[in-house]
Amino acid sequence: MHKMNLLSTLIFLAFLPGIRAVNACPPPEPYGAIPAGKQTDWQKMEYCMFVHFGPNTFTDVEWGDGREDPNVFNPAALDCRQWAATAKAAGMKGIIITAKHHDGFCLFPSKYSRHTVRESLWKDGKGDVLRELSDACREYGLKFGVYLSPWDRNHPAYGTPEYNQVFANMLDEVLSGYGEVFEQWLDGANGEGEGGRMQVYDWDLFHKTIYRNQPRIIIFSDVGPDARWVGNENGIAGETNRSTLNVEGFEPGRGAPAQEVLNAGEEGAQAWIPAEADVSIRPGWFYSPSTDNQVKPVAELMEIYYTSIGRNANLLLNVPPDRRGRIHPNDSTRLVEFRKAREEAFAVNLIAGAEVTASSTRGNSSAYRPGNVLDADFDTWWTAGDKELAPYLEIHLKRSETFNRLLLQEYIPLGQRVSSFSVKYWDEKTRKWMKLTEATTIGYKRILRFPAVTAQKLRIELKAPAAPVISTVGIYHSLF
Ligand code: FUL
Repeated sequence: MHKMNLLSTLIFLAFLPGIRAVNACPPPEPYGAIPAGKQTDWQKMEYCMFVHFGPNTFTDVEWGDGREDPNVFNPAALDCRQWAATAKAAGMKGIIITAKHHDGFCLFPSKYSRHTVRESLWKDGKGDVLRELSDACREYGLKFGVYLSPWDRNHPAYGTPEYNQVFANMLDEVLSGYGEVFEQWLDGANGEGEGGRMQVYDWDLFHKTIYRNQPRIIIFSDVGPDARWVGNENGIAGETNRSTLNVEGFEPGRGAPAQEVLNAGEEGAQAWIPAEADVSIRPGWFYSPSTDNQVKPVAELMEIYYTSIGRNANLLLNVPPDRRGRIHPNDSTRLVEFRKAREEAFAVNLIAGAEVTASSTRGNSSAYRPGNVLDADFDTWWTAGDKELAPYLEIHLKRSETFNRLLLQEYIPLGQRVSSFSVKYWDEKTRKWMKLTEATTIGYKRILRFPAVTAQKLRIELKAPAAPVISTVGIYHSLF
């Protein structure tokens, strides 16, 4: 009797189409190293503001030597809400500030240093830039991040084993006193301290301290562990850019992998460590009145957009506040123009309403149907049959269209799979498939640029060591 009941329930379930499809075919196994949930969330942020601010803002140098008079730090009209409003208007998702640069000057009243805002004239030594910025970020719905330079040209303990604990204590201060911190930026620069002394950093201690305070934080350095430097300060990720890297035996700074390796990542590597591209909107990292007319033009910023976010990297764009403690109008105007250019470029997705087919679909299941690449939902995707390592997607647009950009996204929670792909269009005149463009990796996001072509049918031919999993395809005609 009991058995009969079970059987009839199973028969009943088999006739429910949705349930049958899902039950019949579980999702593919992940391939290789995969992101932690926090890393996928971080990648979705795409674009953040970097803020270099400190004594260098006032002294016109890039690397202060730690001997500067703390009184040089005296912004007349510091307004972190203006920074946050600017970042928000620019379309950014967070702000990372130099809480301490190589000069050792702390923008917060650290108990472990005598070179801080407390020793400055600013607000009679009662100010705290981190407090003001973290509050402003919360108010504007932005995430707050911290750059704290291990290299410290001021601290008397630098170059002795005691300094490692000093630095860990400072990490404790910045990570416990200002609410949620989304990213800890650890600079690889490691020069000499007082009397030419060098420091051997205790990375293990630093990492433990950071995670103890903020378990979901992204630790950035040359080698992660959560995000890696892209290998240059120009905003250019490799045309091949994998989010996986071999890190065993490597360290930030002098012990880091070669810059070309950081730029491209490594196929089939041990750890998931996606790239972040940091670049300044001006020639230097810190503000200087001499660069007021050298703010990068929109065309250059768009180029950076395509070579960073368009190549599977996050973009951290530095916008240095001026001596008043405000973002200069030349920078804020440019940021908004840049946002408009991006919005215009990607305003109309020509794939809307297209019919999408594929060489195969996993288990013929509707859960993985090719049409899933059409929607903006990252969590719905198409994947080919398990054994198909060179599948294709075919897109039949509603009408013939002219386009010059193709956007692709892999569903990275199942790993970065695609190793190369080529794009073809159907040419009505010759009645042949013609090659449009080709590339190697996709990852979280890839945007290809090519001369405008007019066509109604497109084919994306993929190659991967495990069946590709594609979340999004977008087709655009952009003037930028
Ligand atoms: C480098 C530093 O030396 C620069 O001053 C700047 O902070 C840049 C983002 O990182 O390593």
